[in-house]
Amino acid sequence: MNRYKIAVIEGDGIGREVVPEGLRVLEAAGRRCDITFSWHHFDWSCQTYLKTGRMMPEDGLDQLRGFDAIYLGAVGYPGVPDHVSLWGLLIPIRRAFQQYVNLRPVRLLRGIDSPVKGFPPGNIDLCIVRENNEGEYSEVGGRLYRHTDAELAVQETVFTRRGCDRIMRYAFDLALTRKGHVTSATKSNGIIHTMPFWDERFSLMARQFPDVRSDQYHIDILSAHFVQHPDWFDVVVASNLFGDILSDLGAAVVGSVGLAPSANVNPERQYPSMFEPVHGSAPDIAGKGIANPIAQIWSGAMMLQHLGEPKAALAVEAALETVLTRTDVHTPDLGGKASTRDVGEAIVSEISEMA
Ligand code: GGG
Repeated sequence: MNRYKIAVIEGDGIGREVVPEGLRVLEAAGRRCDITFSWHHFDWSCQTYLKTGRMMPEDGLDQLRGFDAIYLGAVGYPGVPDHVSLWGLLIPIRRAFQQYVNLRPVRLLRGIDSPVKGFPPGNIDLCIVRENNEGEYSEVGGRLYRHTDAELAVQETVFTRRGCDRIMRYAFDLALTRKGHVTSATKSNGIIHTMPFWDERFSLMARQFPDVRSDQYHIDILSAHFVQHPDWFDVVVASNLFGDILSDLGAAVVGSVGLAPSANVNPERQYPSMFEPVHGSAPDIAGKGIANPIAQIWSGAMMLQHLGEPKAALAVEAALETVLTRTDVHTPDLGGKASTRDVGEAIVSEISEMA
């Protein structure tokens, strides 16, 4: 029997509702596949910040370092500025643990109607590879002349050769295991220094992978193609900000941001990787028990895959897709009336009854 030690951070808002369903499903997959988990809960959130002045303790990263993985819900809540909550918890974890790959699958599942007509399930299946450690998410910059008419703010985007090359190599390697096509998201017509550099690195990397088809689009037209031709894409490699925006767009194209999972991966496995839904804490629906837990549950499947448990990962993915074919277990974001708990329970039953 394999045993894994997992750090659990429910975080804020609907994170507190969807994570328990994710854990229930992981336990069910564990029972089927001879895996046990020891869950270690960390109550780090905006509430913690309001009580202590910190999103996590000073030694928070040290506390997480020894885990096999981190399972995170959502971060951010009214009352704490979003940049304070994100830079106090999520971003330090991604950076300290060199989780420089943010994998965000975009797949149209059975049982889901895409708002984009004419695409049956299986026809939209792409993976966004978001650079997760540098780019537009940078602390380089500052503000001058606060509270005067001359007030200004400057923020520097940081692209390094190492950072670009490692994310692009990951994308090309991933494409070799899929349909063999990588698309780069750029904006080198308007962004005069960093994006031409990104393009140069992409073109050099493409030469090392003659068996992979490569192309690139400016982010504006790429966004339009995501809506009109989502079936054109296989692996899409993007900078931190572009990847973040594209993944919400992709999630909407395949039905709901409530269905979009993600993995913050340290490919070298020197540090724990972190698994979280793409969505945030959704304060507008928090506390109502109606959040869609699928993104959280699917992120759990990505965690199982990363831990080297492909059978359990497939069981979770198959179960959630089967459950989605039942409209009586659709949450309101999908047009249904089911609760967060209804969906979690249905997936647990499906896993328990699998042949
Ligand atoms: N699931 C974690 C979460 O709350 N994500 C919301 C968010 O805005 N994340 C910012 C990012 O991924 O860069």
